[in-house]
Amino acid sequence: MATAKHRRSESAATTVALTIAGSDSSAGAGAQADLKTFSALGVYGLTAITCIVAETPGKVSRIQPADPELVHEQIEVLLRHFPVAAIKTGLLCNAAIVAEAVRSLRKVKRRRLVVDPVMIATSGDVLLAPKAIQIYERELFPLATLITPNLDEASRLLGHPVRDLDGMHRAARALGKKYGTAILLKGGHLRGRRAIDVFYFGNGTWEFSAPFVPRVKTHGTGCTYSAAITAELAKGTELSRAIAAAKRLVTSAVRSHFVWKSGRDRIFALNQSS
Ligand code: PXL
Repeated sequence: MATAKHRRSESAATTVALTIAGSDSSAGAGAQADLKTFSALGVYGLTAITCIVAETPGKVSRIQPADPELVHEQIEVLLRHFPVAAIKTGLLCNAAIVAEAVRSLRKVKRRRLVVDPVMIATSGDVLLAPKAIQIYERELFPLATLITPNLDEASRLLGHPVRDLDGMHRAARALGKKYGTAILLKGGHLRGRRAIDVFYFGNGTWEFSAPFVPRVKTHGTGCTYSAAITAELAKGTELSRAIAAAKRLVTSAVRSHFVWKSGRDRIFALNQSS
């Protein structure tokens, strides 16, 4: 009979995903949001931290990039030792860090890579050095399974504003053709009655739509969305189904948000495990 001493603990090999992203001290966006999202979807999350951001929702106080070599080393040791099934990139901060991420990602076989081209926070804070955008376009985007720009990022990449749903379909198609990859253009910032995203894949465009949840000052929805897609891809879910599942998780995380009083203000946080 097995005694407590001899009984083995239960163990399981679960699906693993990696996020290459910044640390958000308020834990609403960045690597912290990614980890919560991976956990909510039953995926074990790994992190390679690119920078440390001191912030509260809506206000970035300071950003300190990591040494690019250290970013490279985090990715390399993880890829060498874990069965990483899918990867996402979030805030990569500067050109040298984007280049190091590319150096590692190029070598990954059967790559499932979601690139969230984080450039500007919802608060309007600029998060990415302008020189880095060129490396994104030339070297990182071609490696991606899916790129997930918001309207500001799509406008920046295309060089003209994207203002409405028709414009989003045109923009998603233009970006997909420009970078040769699937695009999920997120329309949450249009502030309509519905939050509509446009997906470009295989020469067609489709809409993913959910009721817009008003009066919640969101922070980290983009990170949560791309992390959820990554977790689903890691589990082997097909891309459009992965997006549909991720959209449901984000909508639910916004709807069941947390809120605290903070002086005269209120601060909000997503609830990924709702
Ligand atoms: O939401 C974009 C974002 C991504 N990553 C980190 C951030 C933010 C926004 O503040 O801090 C680390």
